[in-house]
Amino acid sequence: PGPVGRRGYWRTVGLTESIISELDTDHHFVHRSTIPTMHFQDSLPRLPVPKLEDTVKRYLAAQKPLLDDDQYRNTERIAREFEKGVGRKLHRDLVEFDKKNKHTSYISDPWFDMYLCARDPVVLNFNPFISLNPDPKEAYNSQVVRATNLVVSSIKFLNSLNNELLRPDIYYVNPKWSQSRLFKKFIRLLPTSVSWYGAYMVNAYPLDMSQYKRLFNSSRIPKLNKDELFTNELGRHLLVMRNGHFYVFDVLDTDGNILHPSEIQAQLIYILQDADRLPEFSLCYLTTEDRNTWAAVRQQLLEAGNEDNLQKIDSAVFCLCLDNISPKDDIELSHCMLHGRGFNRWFDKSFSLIITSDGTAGVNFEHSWGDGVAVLRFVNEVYRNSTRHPAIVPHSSPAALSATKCERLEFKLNDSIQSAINAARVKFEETNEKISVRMFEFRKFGKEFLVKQKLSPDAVFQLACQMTAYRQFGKIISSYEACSTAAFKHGRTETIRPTSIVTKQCSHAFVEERSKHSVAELRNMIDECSKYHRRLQLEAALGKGFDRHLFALKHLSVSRGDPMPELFLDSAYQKLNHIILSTSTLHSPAVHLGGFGPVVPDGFGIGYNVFDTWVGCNTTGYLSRELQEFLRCLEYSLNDILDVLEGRPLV
Ligand code: BUJ
Repeated sequence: PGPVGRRGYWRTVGLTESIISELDTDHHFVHRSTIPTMHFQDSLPRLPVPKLEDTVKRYLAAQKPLLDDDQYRNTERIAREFEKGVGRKLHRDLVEFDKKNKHTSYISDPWFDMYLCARDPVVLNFNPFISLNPDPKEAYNSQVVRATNLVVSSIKFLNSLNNELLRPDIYYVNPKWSQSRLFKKFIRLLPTSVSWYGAYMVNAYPLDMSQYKRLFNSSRIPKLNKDELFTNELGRHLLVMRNGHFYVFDVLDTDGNILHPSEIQAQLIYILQDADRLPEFSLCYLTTEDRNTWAAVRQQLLEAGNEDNLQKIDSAVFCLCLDNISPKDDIELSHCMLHGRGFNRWFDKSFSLIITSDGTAGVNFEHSWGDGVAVLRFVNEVYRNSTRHPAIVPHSSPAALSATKCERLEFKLNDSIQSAINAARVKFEETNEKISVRMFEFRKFGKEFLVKQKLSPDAVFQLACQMTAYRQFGKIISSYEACSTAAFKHGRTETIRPTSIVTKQCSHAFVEERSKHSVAELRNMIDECSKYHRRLQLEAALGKGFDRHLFALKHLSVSRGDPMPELFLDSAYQKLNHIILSTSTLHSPAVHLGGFGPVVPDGFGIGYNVFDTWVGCNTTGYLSRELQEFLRCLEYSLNDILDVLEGRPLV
């Protein structure tokens, strides 16, 4: 047997070992890793279930800044009773369950359920986007050239993954030594049952790779009350959307060879010419619907004889959206990547690669199957590969077209389905009207300056947001920073709670007591916030937050039909989980922008990055004026922080 299909859930079609050795790596793979892709999977450490008393302690510490004394005393009482009573039993059962399920993590199933049971539309509420920098070679940014190159690189990524040639994700503390050949050869020889420990000995931390099995050929299927994830690794066709029309053509042959780039180019040109007008009813809008509504219409679609077409959509390697729009700035670009105009997307697909008329590329992804780490890795690899080893050049000629290879999907729509599409379109357009996107840039300092000041850049940005909210709303508001727990087997994310007693004191001092404190005192407060935030970050990355643990306990209680424990009914618990500031950060040379919608109607979605010399964020919200005001106050807060760091008193 070849390297393909060695694992049960892994792909069963692909290249055989003998073929691989004969091929030029560049034409079929993004790279050829010495260490097999899934080498560490068996020996990854397990996500710890925190001790219940630690969880309660952390929970109360996060509640403290949000509550007045009376409210806090009440919440503390409820939490202590939970710890001694019903919580203790739930925790014991959770630990027991976890011990019996060593192949996964305690959070994996509850987290899938959280996403799949949610009935809100995936667009805006869940699907984030990441957009790519342009190809540095100007002429490679025409729509067809970029699309062809990115499709080929994506399929190379898929081939690398399926043949265990994709480098495993590893967090290197000491990249020089652990990325050396010697290290890789040594690690490769270790049996998979101990390989993780070999990496750990040299301070390298392999990450969970389980999410990648749903990156390709996957779709979320709407079902009544709980959706399902579908993967058909046998799919070899690409789904291409243009002007609301669906096309499929094979991009791989049965041996896993990639269709010649000039043929892919020819198919895309054909599609651009063929889909010259919008269909009367675009099915795409249905994927923007509430999930139960969509589940019911999907059933009608199946009954009306569209099963084959839906199968083709669901099992396609991924979805390529060739958009008929050239965003004039980053705000338009964000709108386009985050929700688009609804008729040229299939939001249920694990991911869609979107290319606008001017060749700007981005990925919009469904979130239930995986997190930012896996999608960012994909984005990084395809950006790098498509810019360094482009499959076609701007003057490449497309192959002579055999149009039969490309199929346009025609759907059978009855009156009821047509009116469901219309209703979905109207709702989608109304929501789109309401969502605002705002960019923010602060050019006076960035990571380099903050590191010299011995401060955590992330902590400073989060502190600035806290001060901002305090200035704008006159109180502390519930905030969330996403943190990956991919260092553990089937880890997902943990929440960092950027609000704390120290950020509250510091915000209060900067907003309400500007002349009361000396610069040295204010500086000291910033230092304390930075230290505290660093600790929270580390704890979250090690699975030692409180959010996921409480979530799993609640999930267990609900799934058993127990009466809801008081802790989860406490209005303070609900307030803490009404996230006004939802934040997430990432950094990569491949990435131009990223973003996501707010998670509550009165909240903001804040994608940010502290770059070397500046700070940037891309924000979304339904309350447009408040969002604008938030960014005005954010600038104020960052200027205040700069004044103090440079020794100037606040004026
Ligand atoms: O927390 C979770 O479990 C997952 C989170 C959910 N939420 C988005 C609601 C926080 N998901 C993620 O964090 C993935 C988000 C992926 C997009 C991240 C965007 C970051 C943007 C960086 C670049 C901004 C630069 C702006 C320059 C003007």
